[in-house]
Amino acid sequence: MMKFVSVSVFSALISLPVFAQDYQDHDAGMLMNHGDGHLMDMAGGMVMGNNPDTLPGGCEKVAETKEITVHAGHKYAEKFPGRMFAFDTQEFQFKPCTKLTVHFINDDNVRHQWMMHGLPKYLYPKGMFHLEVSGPAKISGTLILPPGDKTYLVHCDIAQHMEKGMKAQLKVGKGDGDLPSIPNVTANIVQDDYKITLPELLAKAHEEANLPEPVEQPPVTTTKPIVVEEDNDFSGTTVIGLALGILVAPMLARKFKGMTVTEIIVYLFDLSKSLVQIAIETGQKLLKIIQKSR
Ligand SMILES: [Cu+2]
Repeated sequence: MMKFVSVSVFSALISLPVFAQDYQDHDAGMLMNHGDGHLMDMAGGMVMGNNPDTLPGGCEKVAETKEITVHAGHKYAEKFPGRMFAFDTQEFQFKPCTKLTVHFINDDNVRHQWMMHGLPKYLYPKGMFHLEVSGPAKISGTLILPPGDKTYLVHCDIAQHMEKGMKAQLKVGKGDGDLPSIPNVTANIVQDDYKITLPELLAKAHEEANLPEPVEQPPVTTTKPIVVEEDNDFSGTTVIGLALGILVAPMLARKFKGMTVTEIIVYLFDLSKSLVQIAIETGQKLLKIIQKSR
């Protein structure tokens, strides 16, 4: 009997973690306040832009007080083909000037964020409200939403997590449109298609964006070395040379008429010799003038 009890107790103990996932709770009381709504704890939990008190400009009072719980994890992406990470909610909507507390639960064993962008920078550093934690763990923060109709991006900024699906939108009031590539909400900005080639895809995207006709698609090559443009055949010097040649050639042709090649060479040699002599004499004259003027 004792043996049976001890075996049961032992097996219950080892199987316990299977039934209950342990979440580390990043309690606001344990977080160190770094000022500016920047809270952090030793276990890597972080809140940025925490603002439970200051009303944004244009808000006369807190319109509503709301609390949401958002989960983040791989399992929430399973229903979205091709996606790897997701929040459990892709769209949020609140009245302007709502005081919103977000309880963020990261179900994965990696780091995730609930990062909201585009907030007024005088109130939220870098215009961000941001919860971040290495999971499995919970973390909470509060902000007061600005007035006006605007759609805010919410995502996880860890490399490739947004591209892999961890993207949502938060509409204040009516919002001001939808953001692309939000799983199950809006179409991907670049649709994956096995049949289409890259130039066709670019042309299609261009057409959909209603942009003017592209002049030329840049070649997509990575191996081609960068070639420095060779000097053009018709450079400035060539043009000057050609012009001089055209002017001087008939004169020389008249001069050399009836002369042999040797005679021409001797003539040119003498010509250059006398040119050098003129140059030397001019130089000497200049030197004398300079010496006199001293
Ligand atoms: Cu993430």
